[in-house]
Amino acid sequence: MAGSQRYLRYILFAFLALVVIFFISASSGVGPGQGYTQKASDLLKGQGSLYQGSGSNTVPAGQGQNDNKLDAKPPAAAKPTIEAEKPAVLAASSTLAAAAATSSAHDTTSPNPKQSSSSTAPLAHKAPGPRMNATFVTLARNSDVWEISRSIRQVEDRFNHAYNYDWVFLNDAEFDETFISVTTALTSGRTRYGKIDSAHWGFPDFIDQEKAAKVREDMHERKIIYGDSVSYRHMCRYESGFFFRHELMLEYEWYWRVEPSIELFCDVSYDPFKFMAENKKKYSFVLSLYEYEATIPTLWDSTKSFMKEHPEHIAEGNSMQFLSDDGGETYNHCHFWSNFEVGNLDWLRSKAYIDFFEHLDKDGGFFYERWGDAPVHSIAAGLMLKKEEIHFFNDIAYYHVPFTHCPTGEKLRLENKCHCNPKDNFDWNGYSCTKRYFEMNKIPLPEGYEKEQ
Ligand SMILES: Nc1nc2c(ncn2[C@@H]2O[C@H](COP(=O)(O)OP(=O)(O)O)[C@@H](O)[C@H]2O)c(=O)[nH]1
Ligand SMILES: *[C@@H]1O[C@H](CO)[C@@H](O)[C@H](O)[C@H]1NC(C)=O
Ligand SMILES: [Mg+2]
Repeated sequence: MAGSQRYLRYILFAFLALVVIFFISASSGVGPGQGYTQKASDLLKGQGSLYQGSGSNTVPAGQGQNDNKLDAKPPAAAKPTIEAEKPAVLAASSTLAAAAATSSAHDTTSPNPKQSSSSTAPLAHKAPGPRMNATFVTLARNSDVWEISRSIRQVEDRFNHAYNYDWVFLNDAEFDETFISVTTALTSGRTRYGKIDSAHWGFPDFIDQEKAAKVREDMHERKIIYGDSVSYRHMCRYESGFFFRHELMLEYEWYWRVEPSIELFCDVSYDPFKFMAENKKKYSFVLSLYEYEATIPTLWDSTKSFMKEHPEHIAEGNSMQFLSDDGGETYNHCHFWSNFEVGNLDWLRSKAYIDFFEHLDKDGGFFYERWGDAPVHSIAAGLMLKKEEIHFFNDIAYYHVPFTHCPTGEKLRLENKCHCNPKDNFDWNGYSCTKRYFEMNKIPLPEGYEKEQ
């Protein structure tokens, strides 16, 4: 009798385990990125009463404190920009001595030696040679801290631990202490924090607020993504016309834009900024696709009136062929996906680009429609740069929900220690515009592309 009860208990346990596994796997998302956002704590929340003690996560005072904490300065109210200070570098020997001298829970459970935050040890290799006048740039909210942390770690592991380029963070609000200390700890270069001038983040006075509000309501009803969002529009306008003019950005010639929750799948063991400069490139991309038409119905009309008004800004040998299938009459909606960009800031600050941005801005489409910075940057690059000045970084493997660029060709992927699945590569998908870029530039399609589409 006792034996069969035990069996019953085993069966009950096995059944419970299966139920838990089923729930976890059923609720992890379809896209490659969604699995990450699933939190076990959210799963448990609904069933909190079943898990005694799960409601209290507070750490008793004096315990669990991280004595490796950074002393990054909290935002100073009066100053628009902040520069976080790196903590003093600790020599390994003094760390060990300190560990031996005190005996706390930290020492017995966490023997991992303290690291200098100016190196991402054990990847402390430094690339030789001079650095470019360049920075990473991220626009983010305080609430983006953990998502941007994932991106930073990947950028550091795959590239920047060897180059230590600066990282500029921009925000329409003041960055908080957590954001500053966490991002400063993760980066190998200098970090700088800037507040956006309210004149660059808001409605210009020529915008009819009522008309703009009606559009948002209408787009909401039509379920257009971000259609009812005011802040998303400010963001798109800021990325289109202002980030490169922020006082911190004025100090640099090159930028690499990084968004929260991206992934880099391959080592980048050379300097893309230097590559851009040496090869006379001004703008670059890794993913291209067709824009959602409902967000930009009159963007091309505005572009055409700009071309008429400023023929002097239109480059000879441009990429019109990438943007239009009828010689410029209509837009085919192809654009470079601007959540990744390595580009030249002096070009964005040029009269040509500023004239273009101001022309679009006056037409009001950032608010009366929902123009994205991706088609704006892409059309500008496509018309005002020579086509050779736009670079496709095949060897920078990248993910931003929901698309992946995984380099075509196994040799390249193995050489660069890539961890992306080639089946996820979007380049040769029918919704990608990358093939057009290859055709326009008469670059032969990479070997084996047919097998990877
Ligand atoms: N400071 C700030 N950053 C924002 C805001 N909205 C978006 N961002 C940032 O702008 C970038 C694009 O926003 P995201 O939500 O990723 O848009 P998506 O990639 O088009 O879905 C990201 O770097 C965000 O962190 C905002 O209201 N304030
Ligand atoms: C970096 O570039 C900016 C913008 O072009 C320029 O003002 C600055 O002087 C440059 N700095 C260095 C060290 O070359
Ligand atoms: Mg994003």
